[in-house]
Amino acid sequence: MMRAIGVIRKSRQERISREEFEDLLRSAGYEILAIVEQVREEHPRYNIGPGKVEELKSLVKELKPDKVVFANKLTPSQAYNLWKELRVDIIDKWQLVLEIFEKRAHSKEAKLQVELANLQYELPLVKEAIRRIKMGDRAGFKGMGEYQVHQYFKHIRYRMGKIREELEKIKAERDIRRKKREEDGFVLVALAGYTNAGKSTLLNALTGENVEAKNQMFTTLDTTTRRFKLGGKLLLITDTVGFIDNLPPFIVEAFHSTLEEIVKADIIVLVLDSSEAWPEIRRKFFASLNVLRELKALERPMIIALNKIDKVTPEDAETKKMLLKEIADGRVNLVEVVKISAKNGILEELYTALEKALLKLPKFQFFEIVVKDPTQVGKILSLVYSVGDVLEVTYNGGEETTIKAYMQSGMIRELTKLGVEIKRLQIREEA
Ligand SMILES: Nc1nc2c(ncn2[C@@H]2O[C@H](COP(=O)(O)OP(=O)(O)OP(=O)(O)O)[C@@H](O)[C@H]2O)c(=O)[nH]1
Ligand SMILES: [Mg+2]
Repeated sequence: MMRAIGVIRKSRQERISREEFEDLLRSAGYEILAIVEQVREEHPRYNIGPGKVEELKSLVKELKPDKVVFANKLTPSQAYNLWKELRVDIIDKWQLVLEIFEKRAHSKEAKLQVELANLQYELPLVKEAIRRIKMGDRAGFKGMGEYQVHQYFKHIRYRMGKIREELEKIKAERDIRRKKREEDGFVLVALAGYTNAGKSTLLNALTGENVEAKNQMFTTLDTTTRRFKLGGKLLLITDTVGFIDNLPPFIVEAFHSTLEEIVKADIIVLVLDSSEAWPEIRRKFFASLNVLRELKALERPMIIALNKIDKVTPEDAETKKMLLKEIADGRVNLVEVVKISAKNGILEELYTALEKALLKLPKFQFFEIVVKDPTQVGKILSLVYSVGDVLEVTYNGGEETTIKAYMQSGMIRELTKLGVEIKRLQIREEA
């Protein structure tokens, strides 16, 4: 087991949760030897104050950790200065997150994304080392001399290009699949939210799937899309990687094609853990909003699912629901805040909210379908039922039947293929 000393610098700008930081360290497989805390503004040279660096130095001598892990983001120059002082591997919270990702990545895509994020992170560090060597600094970089650092830099650039190419290919395949699903008239629902909120458990509850769900951070890195039934309608639901506070741009970029499933969704279900204290729920809500904003997915209809209500009293759940409604108001395109327990299958409120959201989707419209062949009527009715609502069926006498339907416009293509006449009706939904 790897052993680590953790460092947390708290300031007005950076309110770091010690508990979450320790969780991250353990998730990455570290034994925590000590946590050093300091309250001060950022010191440009070391992030923490020079006095604290001295303290850390003797602690490193005494405890001999494999790594010193900072809960704050370090600039390349700070990381370098600290390494020079302490002569032990220095990483920050984001490298720690990447180490966890590395352990959890199963699919080829996830592995490539993690590698890309790692390289993206290392690139400025290596650049900094090169800059220092040019200035006459002989310390090298992680035991590498000048020549090796240059070679390493070239290798990183080359490898990043290669990975981007491979990810593009995987993305192209995914795009084709998604397009096909759209044409088939499916509505896509994406599960989003902080890591460990219960997204995978919810996917399993809705679809009878068996996606891995565990009480640990970042269980899911891969994207899973499955069908599920809402009333008579078939919907698609996607589960993907969880969020964390200040998810840095280089991780968002590396995982972009995975996170894109959220961007492309018609409805977003933001999952939150109701059993946490209100300030935590609030913090995680805003952290999730920040990621969604970065993904440009904020204007999507959103259902907020307060999960794990089996762990709280009904009054507590209701209070948190009201508080959430208040802070969500005006910030997101809110459909509803619902209380659920994915684990116990208490999902009624979610089903109702999904029905409501579905009918408001811009791609749902009123249509009139004229079927000339009576043997086709049954087939067309069931097709419409599976993606929308049948409002009226009229037998016009003779062989002809008219169906009035409220459904996804993507279905036009599918229905036209069956040789029916179809036209859009100009009925406006009552406000
Ligand atoms: N009591 C209770 N526990 C739940 C509920 N839903 C999920 N959990 C537990 O919460 C933990 C995390 O669940 P996951 O479904 O893995 O969470 P996730 O959001 O997919 O997490 P990541 O994949 O890490 O982002 C697991 O131990 C679940 O059993 C619930 O409704 N009630
Ligand atoms: Mg998961």
